[in-house]
Amino acid sequence: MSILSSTLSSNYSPQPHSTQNRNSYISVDSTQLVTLVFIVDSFSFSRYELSLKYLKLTVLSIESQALILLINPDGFDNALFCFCVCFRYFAVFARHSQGTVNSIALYFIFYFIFFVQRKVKLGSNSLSTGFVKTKSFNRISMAVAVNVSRFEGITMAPPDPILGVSEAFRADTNEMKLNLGVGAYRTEELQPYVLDVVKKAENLMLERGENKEYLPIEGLAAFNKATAELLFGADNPLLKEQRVATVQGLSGTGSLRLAAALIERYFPGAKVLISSPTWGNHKNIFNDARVAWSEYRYYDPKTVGLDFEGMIADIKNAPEGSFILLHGCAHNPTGIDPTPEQWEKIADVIQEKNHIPFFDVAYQGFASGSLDADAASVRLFAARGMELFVAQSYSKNLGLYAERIGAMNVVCSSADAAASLEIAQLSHDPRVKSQLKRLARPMYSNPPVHGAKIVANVVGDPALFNEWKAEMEMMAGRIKNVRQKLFDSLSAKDKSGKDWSFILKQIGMFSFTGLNKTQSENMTNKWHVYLTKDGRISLAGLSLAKCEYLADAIIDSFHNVS
Ligand code: PLA
Repeated sequence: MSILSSTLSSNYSPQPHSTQNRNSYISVDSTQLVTLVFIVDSFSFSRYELSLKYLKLTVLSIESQALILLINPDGFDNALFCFCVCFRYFAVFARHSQGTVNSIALYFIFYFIFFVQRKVKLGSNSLSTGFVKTKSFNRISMAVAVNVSRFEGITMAPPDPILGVSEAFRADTNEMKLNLGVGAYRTEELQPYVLDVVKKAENLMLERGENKEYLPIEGLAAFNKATAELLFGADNPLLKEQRVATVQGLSGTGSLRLAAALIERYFPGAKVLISSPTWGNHKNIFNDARVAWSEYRYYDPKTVGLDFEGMIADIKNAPEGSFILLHGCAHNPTGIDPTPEQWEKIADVIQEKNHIPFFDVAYQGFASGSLDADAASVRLFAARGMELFVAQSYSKNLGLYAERIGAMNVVCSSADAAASLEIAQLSHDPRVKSQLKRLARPMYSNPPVHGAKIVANVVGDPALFNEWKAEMEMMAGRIKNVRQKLFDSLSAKDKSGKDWSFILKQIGMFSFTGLNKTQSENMTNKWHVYLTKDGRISLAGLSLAKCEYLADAIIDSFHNVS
């Protein structure tokens, strides 16, 4: 039986995560509360989005203020008054005491909540009945009302390691400044670029007077068809067999996040393996979805190439049935992709260990200039009949960054012929798709229409499709030229004999320079060159004219800063 089908066949009943109380800072159910009381130091609230540390901070920080703790289980009228009095007492007590005494007071508060709740639950019928009727059955919610802002406990978040670079760049007034942080294509004049085919497709949409009605939850049907065909190839049998569940996503990021939600819900305990290093947002996405992840070796700084042995060993050692996140092409940030032979071996181990490959395809057509060549890795896995996830993005290859257009594809299949037959009869596809839709609806309801129509119009019109391919080749070509020029400048200027040829071996819009954090900071502070702290530069944001300047900055940072 296929992995996806066995998991999805089990009945899922979503767990409520919070009560209705709008004042509630903390919401726990009674069993967790017991744990909280007795193992106060090791308890984690992660399932409820609060750690004990946060809880402690919240409570302690308000001790110096006038403090009232309220218990608010709806329909708990009889007990409410008594609770308020007791908590007011403990609150005042806590306010005037210090250190350990505070902890003891809090201990009593929690113990008291537990004690009273149990009494009430085991007590008179009338009370329990009233309790059962309400939404707060078996749950306690505590509202902490203080005379300071309720947002007091919210600390400053750090800037995003990639998008934060653009913010810093905008604030810099130096005329030599160069933004090589975010991966966004610029012209030779370093201006943003809107593809001609996009403008044509938009004109078509205006001429047709297309409306702005809501899309279905799964997105625009014409887009979903086009995107799956681009990815797998229009004549791929798995499309005819309807084995691919495709839903339109909010670009690559939103599609990955949707898949992460599917993993969290239907593969509890499953781990996602991500490459070390990887695109910075991958970790955020899985953390946010509460999916456990660990890393597999990928980049070898000694060879400035792929640590293939390490990668294979780590995938082999991962718990059976793990999700293995792979960059379909143009690995971000290293620019190092496995060779076709290496992809075969990666597929072998993944199959051997019953893992599920999870491709992130953010650069199809943008790496090599060919849509088909850049999809080869995904197609290789699909041809083996493997079940897989593929997230797609049109931010780079169609320059639709802000339109947020992409897709999530789940290929459903099985190793044995009988199961394939079952799949051919559409038993898997509708179920997976229905669950993806169910996950999408409360997150964003349905996706935006504009980008979807652009993609559908471009792919659906042979003339526009060919024009798009030519423009994509042009963009990929410009990046290759800049890459070559940067290498030439570095080789000519650097007299130390360092071999910079790794730059030419990398593919895609990025170059992983090998500069460390301090060296990268020198690039920004001294040279006004903005890049991510891991030493990644976006060549799509570089012009031929700026290559020499960049080479000077890199050589200085590399040799004069440690
Ligand atoms: N996956 C990978 C590997 C990416 O590099 C990116 C974008 C995405 C997914 C998501 O892109 P999307 O949501 O716009 O479709 N990475 C960029 C931008 C280009 C970013 O960080 O958001 C980068 O500079 O790394």
